[in-house]
Amino acid sequence: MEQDTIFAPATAPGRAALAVVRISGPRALEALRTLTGDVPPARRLSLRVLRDSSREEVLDEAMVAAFPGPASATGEDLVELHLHGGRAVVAAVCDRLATLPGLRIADPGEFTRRAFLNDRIDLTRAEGILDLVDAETDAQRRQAVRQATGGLAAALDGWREILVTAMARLEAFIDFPDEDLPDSLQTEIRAGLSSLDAAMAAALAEGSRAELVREGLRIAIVGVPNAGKSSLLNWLAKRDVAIVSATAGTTRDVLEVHLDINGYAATVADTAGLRETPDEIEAEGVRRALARAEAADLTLVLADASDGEAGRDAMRPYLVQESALAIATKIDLVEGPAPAPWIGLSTRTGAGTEEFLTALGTAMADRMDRVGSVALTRARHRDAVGAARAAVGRCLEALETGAPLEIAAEDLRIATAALGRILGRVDVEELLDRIFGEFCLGK
Ligand SMILES: Nc1nc2c(ncn2[C@@H]2O[C@H](COP(=O)(O)OP(=O)(O)OP(=O)(O)O)[C@@H](O)[C@H]2O)c(=O)[nH]1
Ligand SMILES: [Mg+2]
Repeated sequence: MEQDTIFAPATAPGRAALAVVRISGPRALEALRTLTGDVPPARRLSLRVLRDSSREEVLDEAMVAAFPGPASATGEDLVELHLHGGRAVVAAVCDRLATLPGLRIADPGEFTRRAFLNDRIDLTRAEGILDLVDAETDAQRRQAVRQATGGLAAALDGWREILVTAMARLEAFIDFPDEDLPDSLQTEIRAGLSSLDAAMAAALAEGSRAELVREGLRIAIVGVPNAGKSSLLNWLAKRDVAIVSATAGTTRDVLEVHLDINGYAATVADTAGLRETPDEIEAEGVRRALARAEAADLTLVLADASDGEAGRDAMRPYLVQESALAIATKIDLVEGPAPAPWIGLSTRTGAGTEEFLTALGTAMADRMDRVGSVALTRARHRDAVGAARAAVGRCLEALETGAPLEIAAEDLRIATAALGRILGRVDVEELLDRIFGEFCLGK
């Protein structure tokens, strides 16, 4: 059966100078000919008039390009229509395409899925493209572009190469059971696997850093009522997101804002002031505040500078985690600076805010910057590398104890398959829907 030809707007809906509609599949070039009367030269933009079915009415005058498969982004015949960006233009062209036989609107992520199925990209590059489309901060963009251009795939291929080499050497001796594995070869295999183990350990030791860059650091602001938590959130957000008032207990629920802080993505949560209270609703707010502080990657612990030492002491229990930053608010109300490690700041006068931003930037970089090893941007990457590393460890042990070579070789096969899963080379069917379902339409 012929593969469906799919089409979809590749640009966001709404008024804009241009809107790109893409068509991919066996009937893409035919669809272009139907609209324009011919198929222009491959891989070049050409100006064409697009007409409706009567061939009398003009739908739009547009730049069009044809990319014959398999050397196209999807691996199939691919067409791009660079239309004028009005909603009605895009709607008219898409309506027209929908009437053509064998054409249908694409599912989310279907273009990239086809690129993957046609071997144009591996799964990590596909994920990188998804992240690039979603990137809102510079750190996210840098990480995504590295993955989309094959950074992770290259590292994983290098690792697989080591495994395959070791496997080939072992297999050679499995076929000749009378011969012992020579010491020199044994040493060589072990050296390769040990360096691989170290590389995987380094990548895993980075923990979820790369994931934090993708998903954003979770920051919680906590403190007693009236400490200035909502004021600090508003200051960070540069707008009035939270209600600020002189009444203690103003904020009752957790309020979240997604922000770009120094190029890093963060979700900052304002919370209810911490105090014992008979008010049931406020008490629930306090419970939520504590839960949020617990779950946060970074906690901003606030004490009102005008409450002096007693105020700071009251917040001490929340400072035990190393993931906390101590902030003395309303520093404009007192003489002199706050005692270290407290950072004094006033959102009213702006005093100390620069020092605070520097400290915040450092704390975020500490959690998110990588020291250069392989970026595992998803839990599924880390799970698979963990499984591969465990198998390599078992193989090294088998070699050490002189276990049958078949056992050592089997562990190498398990490790190779685990890394192959990340790239999408082994049993991935069940993964595909999940990964490509996250895409937006037209990607
Ligand atoms: N002088 C001075 N007053 C401030 C500053 N920041 C906040 N305030 C005042 O302190 C009061 C409480 O501020 P909020 O930001 O609502 O405090 P909060 O911690 O969110 O309070 P709750 O939501 O009730 O827990 C308000 O009257 C603010 O105007 C500051 O830097 N200097
Ligand atoms: Mg508040």
